[in-house]
Amino acid sequence: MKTKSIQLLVALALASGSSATLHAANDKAFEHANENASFLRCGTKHPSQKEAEMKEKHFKNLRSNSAAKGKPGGGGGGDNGGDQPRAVGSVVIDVYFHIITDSNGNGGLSAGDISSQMNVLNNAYANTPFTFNLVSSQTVVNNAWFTAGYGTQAETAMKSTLRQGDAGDLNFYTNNMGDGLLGWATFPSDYASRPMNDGVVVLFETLPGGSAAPYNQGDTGTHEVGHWLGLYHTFQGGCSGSGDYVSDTPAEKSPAYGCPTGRDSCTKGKNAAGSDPINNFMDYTDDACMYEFSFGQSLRADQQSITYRGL
Ligand SMILES: [Ca+2]
Ligand SMILES: [Ca+2]
Ligand SMILES: [Zn+2]
Repeated sequence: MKTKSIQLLVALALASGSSATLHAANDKAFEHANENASFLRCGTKHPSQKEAEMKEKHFKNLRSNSAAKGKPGGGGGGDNGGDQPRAVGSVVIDVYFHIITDSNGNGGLSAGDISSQMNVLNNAYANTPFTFNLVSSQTVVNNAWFTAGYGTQAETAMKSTLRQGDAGDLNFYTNNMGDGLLGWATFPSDYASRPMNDGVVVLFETLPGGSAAPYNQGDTGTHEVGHWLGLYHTFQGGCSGSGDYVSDTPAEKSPAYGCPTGRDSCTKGKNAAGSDPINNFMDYTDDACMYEFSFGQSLRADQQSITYRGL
């Protein structure tokens, strides 16, 4: 990965000279940007509080309908509903890896790199129902797709050409999306309206041992897969309302960066008790700082993946 890291540094140097233009080009992502960092943690599009409430109603309705029909995983109401997730490791997700390179070979990853990323995923989700099973990995040379950003025609073309499997299969794309962005994902509830768009895209240098330090231990993949399973950021909704719809992740006003031990950005409101969940995979801290999903997140991911992905 050595030659690519030099190119990234050059790209970042260029980017820092024209931040105003970049800001305009990617306002959505910059809403949660760390002004002190060269990277944007995540470009996943998050709903407003109103939209989140509507989505949650839809989710609960679908769940109670499937409970009425006696399907597993249905039922429950309220935040987390007092249910249990399925047994640890009992839900196997097939993974299709798509490594996009440019015509000079930039973006190339080895079988060892992919295997390391799979290990990171399986360790991160070790206390959840999910295990990840690599089915295939292919390298695709395409200059336009190599720099495909969030919501671009190149993204649509890339995914509609390469995507494999159905709602329950994970398509994991790596490329060099630019603008300092580390990755983005689609939510389970997005699948029905745009099945071919489903999947996660991460910056190739975030894989374990890559050059995107301090985001190079593979947890961009962990975080984006969290969205793919239905988890919001821990700071979704800020201090008010239902936040991330997980009752055991303390509410958080804004993303945390670095590893600010003891940060406590919400002191009033539902779920405000306790310090910010800076060690949670769904915050924006450094890879070395994030190492856990909560029980409530495991349960939400389980219920979302049953409801929308048929997993
Ligand atoms: Ca919460
Ligand atoms: Ca708090
Ligand atoms: Zn995210």
